[in-house]
Amino acid sequence: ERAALRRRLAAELAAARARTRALTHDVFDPDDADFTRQHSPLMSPFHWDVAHIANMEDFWLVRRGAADTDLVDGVREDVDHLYDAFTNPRAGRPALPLLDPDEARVYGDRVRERALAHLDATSFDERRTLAGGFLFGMIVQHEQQHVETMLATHQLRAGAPVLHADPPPPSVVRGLPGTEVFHPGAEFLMGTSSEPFALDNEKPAHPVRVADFWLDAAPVTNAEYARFVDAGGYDDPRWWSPEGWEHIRAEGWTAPMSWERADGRWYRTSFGVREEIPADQPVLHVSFGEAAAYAAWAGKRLPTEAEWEFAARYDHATGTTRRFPWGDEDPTPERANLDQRHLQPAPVGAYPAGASPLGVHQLVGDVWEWCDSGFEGYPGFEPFPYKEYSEVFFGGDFRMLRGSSFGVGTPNARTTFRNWDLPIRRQIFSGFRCARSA
Ligand code: AVJ
Ligand code: FE
Repeated sequence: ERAALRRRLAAELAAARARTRALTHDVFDPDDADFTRQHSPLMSPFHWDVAHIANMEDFWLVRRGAADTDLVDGVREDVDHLYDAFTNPRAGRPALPLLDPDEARVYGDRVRERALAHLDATSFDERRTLAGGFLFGMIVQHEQQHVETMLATHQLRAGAPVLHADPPPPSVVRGLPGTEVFHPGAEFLMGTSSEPFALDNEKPAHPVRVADFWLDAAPVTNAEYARFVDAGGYDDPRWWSPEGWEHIRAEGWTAPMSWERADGRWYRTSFGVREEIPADQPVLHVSFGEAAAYAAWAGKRLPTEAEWEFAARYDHATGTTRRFPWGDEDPTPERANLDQRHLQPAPVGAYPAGASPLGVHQLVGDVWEWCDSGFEGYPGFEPFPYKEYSEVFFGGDFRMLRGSSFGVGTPNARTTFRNWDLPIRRQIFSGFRCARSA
């Protein structure tokens, strides 16, 4: 059983690294300016992410005794100050004396060699290591999170396409856009105390009562969102919060990120490819303010995090809280659009095998879904293993996102996973679905 866990973690570490490479060294020569340029002040240069991933693994898997060894020296402690995300805000990262792309790759390889030796040596015994096997799973997820961030950097990069993937599967369930599903209220177990690799903010499991509500059967599509835009939604302050309105006016936003109107149609640029916007795909790259404004225009609202998780996990037939909308088995390519298998969301109705028992589709994968909740710890929250993952963000001006995007790695795709960002951000792979109180 321990050997199986070791194999699984080693495979997940390798898969995360393969994705890192696919977005960096596989597509840019080390001296390509696109490797080290800052494509947007909101993002890091790619070589910062590559070395930050290595440095985080150096700290937690090599130095901090992830295995049954005494604490040991790291591979490189001399660069810690360059890759600390807190002391180095993104906008200032290009000015730092960073490792160059080859140095960053070599650093990552040397750390990985040591980390795998520790994985071979661990007993996964919490009395002998800092956290049993948890740190290995945490580092897998950390690399996967930065891969998604680098994918968002690729989306902001100008120039010819360098990433390629198969198109998403077609819709097979028709009529989902605009359909609402009634959810009878009940008490469910929100969060988790049993997922071994859940991060601190997902814990502990605790009972939450949800009142009767309606939830959209699918994320809001481009065609639905275009009706709001075409009806003058961005010119009417009635639909917007004062801050949301102020932001779209200041930025001159008149549609989702990268949308352009030409010959009476809507176009977008997706990873360097200009294309007509696919009508039935979930709308992508909208801020919380834009999502909330659409919901208000539609006579609805955004779901709370509790409602979202209830819809994704509660099985009304048995009265139990499950891991996923379809049950307890891990996601598969038939159930959810994850792992950058496709470079865009799939049309709604493309994943009938991923639907909930009540018929809510695509809760996992495709697009992150904005929820109308702030970021707080659950009752009994304990920061682990470091306060800067979650706790320092509690009570801030953040809004939550649930459900994972097409860029999320399968190891991160839990229905308990909590993502957050500022309500004005839309360079992330964000969409939404609407709710309505009954
Ligand atoms: C959970 C996506 C908000 O990217 O800022 C990466 C994840 N934390 N390294 C982020 C994270 C530390 C985090 N988000
Ligand atoms: Fe990080």
